[in-house]
Amino acid sequence: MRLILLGPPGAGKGTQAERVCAAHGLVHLSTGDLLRAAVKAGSDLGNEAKAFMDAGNLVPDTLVLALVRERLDQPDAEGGFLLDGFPRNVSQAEALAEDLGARAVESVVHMKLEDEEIVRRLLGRGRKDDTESVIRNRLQVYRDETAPLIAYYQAQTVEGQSGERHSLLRTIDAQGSMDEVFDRIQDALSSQNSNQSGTGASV
Ligand code: B4P
Repeated sequence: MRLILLGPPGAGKGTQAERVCAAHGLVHLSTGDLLRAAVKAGSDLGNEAKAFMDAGNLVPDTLVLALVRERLDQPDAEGGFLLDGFPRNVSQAEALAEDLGARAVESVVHMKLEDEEIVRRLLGRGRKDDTESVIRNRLQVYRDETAPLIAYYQAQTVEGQSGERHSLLRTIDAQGSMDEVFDRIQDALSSQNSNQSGTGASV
């Protein structure tokens, strides 16, 4: 399975990604985690990314794409992967589609959550980039740059078992307990899989 979890900061992408990867045997690729590891290691890439992350802005595409390409080129990614926090804008999505070619993404799960619940969760998490003003900026960046991916993936379709076409995107409610949200994702994936005939995506 090749899957994207899409949603605002704090929707629980990282939380659910771990569960979904464990359940389906997928490689978990979180650009947030890869970037934080690069910052911690003090690499050139990490040093360049740090100021963007601290302010809640997107890190430049060239840096993020270098990390993603390196990870997706590893042999274990052949068996399926989950992209968590990537792509974050349309140009990253276009670069991904080009890189993947025939290994195209099969499902996109959009996790929807209200701003006030997001702020509450992230203030509770208490990461360095989880101050209220940085969170509000990340929400604005999400609306401006990432939310257009909802329509982008909604418009992409895969062929169903009886020849009809279905959107790649499924939207789920990310409000509720971690178990409830996980069950909704599992339902979205099984309805997507039962609809697909295995042929590639098209627009
Ligand atoms: P990310 O690391 O992607 O982080 P996130 O969006 O804040 O969190 P996520 O949605 O994964 O929420 P989580 O499960 O942790 O991004 C950080 C920064 O990296 C970005 O601001 C940007 O600068 C940079 N970056 C990353 N990818 C990039 C890209 N592709 N391009 C450019 N820049 C990029 O959950 C949040 C909290 O909620 C946790 O405390 C969790 O325990 C709690 N929670 C989860 N589910 C819950 C539930 N159901 N109920 C109650 N609480 C819940």
